[in-house]
Amino acid sequence: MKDASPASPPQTFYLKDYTPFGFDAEEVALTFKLAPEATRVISKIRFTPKADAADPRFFLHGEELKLIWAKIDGAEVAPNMVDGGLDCEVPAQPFTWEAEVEINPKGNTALEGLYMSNGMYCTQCEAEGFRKITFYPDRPDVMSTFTVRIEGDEPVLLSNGNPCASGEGFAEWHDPWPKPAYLFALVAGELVNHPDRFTTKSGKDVELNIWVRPGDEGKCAFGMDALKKSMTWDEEVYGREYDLDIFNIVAVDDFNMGAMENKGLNIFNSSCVLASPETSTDANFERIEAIIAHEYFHNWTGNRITCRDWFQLCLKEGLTVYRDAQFTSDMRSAPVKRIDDVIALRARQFPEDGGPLAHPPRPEEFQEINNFYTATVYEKGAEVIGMLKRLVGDAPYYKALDLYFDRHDGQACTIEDWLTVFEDATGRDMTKFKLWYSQAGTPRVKVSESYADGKLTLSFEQQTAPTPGQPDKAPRVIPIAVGLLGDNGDEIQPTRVLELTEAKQSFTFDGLTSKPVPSILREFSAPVTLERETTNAERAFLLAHDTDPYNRWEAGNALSTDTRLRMVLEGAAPDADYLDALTKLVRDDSQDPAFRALVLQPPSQAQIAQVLFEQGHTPDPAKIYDAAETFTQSLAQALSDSLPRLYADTTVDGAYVPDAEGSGKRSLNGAVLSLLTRLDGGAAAAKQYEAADNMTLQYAALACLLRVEKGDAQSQAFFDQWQGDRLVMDKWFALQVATTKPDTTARVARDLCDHPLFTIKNPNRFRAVMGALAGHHAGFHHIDGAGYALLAENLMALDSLNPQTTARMCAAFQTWKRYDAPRQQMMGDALRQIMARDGLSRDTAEMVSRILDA
Ligand code: B3K
Ligand code: ZN
Repeated sequence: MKDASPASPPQTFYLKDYTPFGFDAEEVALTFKLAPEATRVISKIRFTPKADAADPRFFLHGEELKLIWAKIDGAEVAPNMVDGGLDCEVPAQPFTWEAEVEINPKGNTALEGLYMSNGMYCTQCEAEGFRKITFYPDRPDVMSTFTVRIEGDEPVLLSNGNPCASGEGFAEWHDPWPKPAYLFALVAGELVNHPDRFTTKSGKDVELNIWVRPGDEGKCAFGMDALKKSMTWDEEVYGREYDLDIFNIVAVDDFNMGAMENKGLNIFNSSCVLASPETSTDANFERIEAIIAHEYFHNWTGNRITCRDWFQLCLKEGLTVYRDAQFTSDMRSAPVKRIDDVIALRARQFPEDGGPLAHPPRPEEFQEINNFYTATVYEKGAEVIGMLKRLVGDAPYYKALDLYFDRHDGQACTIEDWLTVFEDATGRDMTKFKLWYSQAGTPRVKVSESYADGKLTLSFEQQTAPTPGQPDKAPRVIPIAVGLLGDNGDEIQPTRVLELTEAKQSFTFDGLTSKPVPSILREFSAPVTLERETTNAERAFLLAHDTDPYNRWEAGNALSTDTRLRMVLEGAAPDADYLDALTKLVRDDSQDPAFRALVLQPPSQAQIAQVLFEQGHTPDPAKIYDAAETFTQSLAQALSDSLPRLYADTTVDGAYVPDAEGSGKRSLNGAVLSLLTRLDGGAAAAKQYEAADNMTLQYAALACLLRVEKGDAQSQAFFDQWQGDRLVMDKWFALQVATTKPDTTARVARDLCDHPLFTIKNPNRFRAVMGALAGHHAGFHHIDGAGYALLAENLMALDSLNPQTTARMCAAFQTWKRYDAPRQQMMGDALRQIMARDGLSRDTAEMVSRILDA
């Protein structure tokens, strides 16, 4: 069995066509006889036809499977092999389907289904990978209990649920919780575990393990701690307990994404679980903690309650991202987490929402669902939950969540189910709010204000630009959190949430004694672009005084963006008042170092390009780069007197602890070092590199040195020290590209593709180089076109091996229409060249054609 041949027209799936499967799958028993190139999978499934089936066809998905035999109620049958699976005549009563198939895990470079990574068997079934393991109704609304027997020589044999038997060369597992096939997992290999235990609040004793390759045992303690914290947090905040006797996490080197929430057997990209002070940065630690939490939280939001179909993906992903963000806020600094999330949303989701790939959080059609694991489904999906909570209030939110868990446990649900729970729990009509799930595009909200006789009126106008397939947009419900400040910085009106529901709407605040300074969209209360005529003096005031930390940061960010825009558009010098406000804040030791580091972090060059595009300009990557360089140099000069002291004061003494306090201080320390490097030619960075006893300091120093072209010796030393560690080498590869000057970026990336340690087959290594290339705004978009050509070449080479990772990286071209004619031509050529390739995967074909069709 093969995929639909690429020459046949691609099939599009529509939300409106949803039809339930005509059979219940009552019990699934699977036996795996493992062999690298010829694994046998024997399935035995009890099916019951549904009395009122709208579609009585017995169709089982199957791809790349060799059918050995099939039986119904013990008698051999010859099913009808069709595109994407098989169908078969079946009895009208309950029956048992059995089949044996052969698959080739070793030849599976797509890393979907059962595959091998460094000699170890592992699986990835979400979204539609189970159909590469056996014939099955591979859709999330078919839920069943699974019993799995694994036969193989590997010392460790794992699957979902609880272990029930094991012996020489085999192990058996039973998962009592009905689940869709996408949550199936199997792992077999030579693994060692980092064990622990957890007692749930109702007294259930749970065995915990993190399984890794021998040699990585020392990198599990942090992840285990994060897991236990997540388990406690979900009990305390959402009242959710774990429900099996064992919870296993496995680290795998070759993995298309971050991690996967398979029931009781989470599989992780090793980069998202292995951590040690010597090999991981502060950012790695924080990310690992969040991903462990995210996958664990899926046990309830995703596994116990799953999605009816893949159009509902944001039901589990948006909610789980929202929950992991709450967790991080509780474990670390809530304002810092919020600011980080807004930066990421603007960097990843806003460009998606304003370009050819725009789609609503609940898309209505797709060709390849893997192409919809996007920032919109995940991050905007989480923002929608945040708005919901803000609109109904905290206690009603948790009341609705309790109802959701009570009512829908064990079901495959829809966004309608989710919103009905809120209607029933709070009495609120969610009809208009639901537009957030069906409309794409980032709303632009214009606000103007007038003040007279102690009355402030804020007038809002909302508007959303057309997106592919959605020319007209209706006004949405937008919660806008507003506070008012007096001239002395006092809060004269605590945060109030205005509910925008119309295209135009005004709100009045009265009883004021003087004209206040409004602080609007506090905490970034909605994923919109706010437009407001204001002065830089007012922004500086808010940067100094706003009591909402997010809006304080945002005032600084707006000042910084404004300065940079004027530098790009008018050739202006960096704004002196802004530099002054910034330097004051950075020197102010009474402020949180993490916050100061965030204020110091300039908007990325891609972000400046995004804002220029939003304002109707054609971004010039070279000018944007020059402005960024000039700005940083000016900032370093403006702060020159204070930098050595700031550097010394933010140096963290003692043993490395990856907590919020230490990492906040180190992030300011790193920002200061990079400015200092501009002035001292790398002297401080070289010293830091020598003395560093943790990766955060070592990596920061190396990055600073490479940026000023003084890091050759350290780069070699770094390579020599870490060449045996794949994850650290990924950092080395990425840094070589990220620190280049724009005219050498593509050349350096090309040379790295010939490096003996480069391999296109490992997604982490591929992303290290190609992701760094695409992420270097001025380098990727260099007018010589070498960046575009190199990426296209590599995407074409990867497509036949790993369509999923290829398709994802095509998004680097999504902004092509924003640039000048020569760049558009070159990017268009690159896209057309990919599109013309013989045998292009449906993943990549869908992405490229959506980008080209815009
Ligand atoms: N649910 C998985 C993602 C699966 C991606 C499939 N292409 C990880 C997560 O969101 O937790
Ligand atoms: Zn998820």
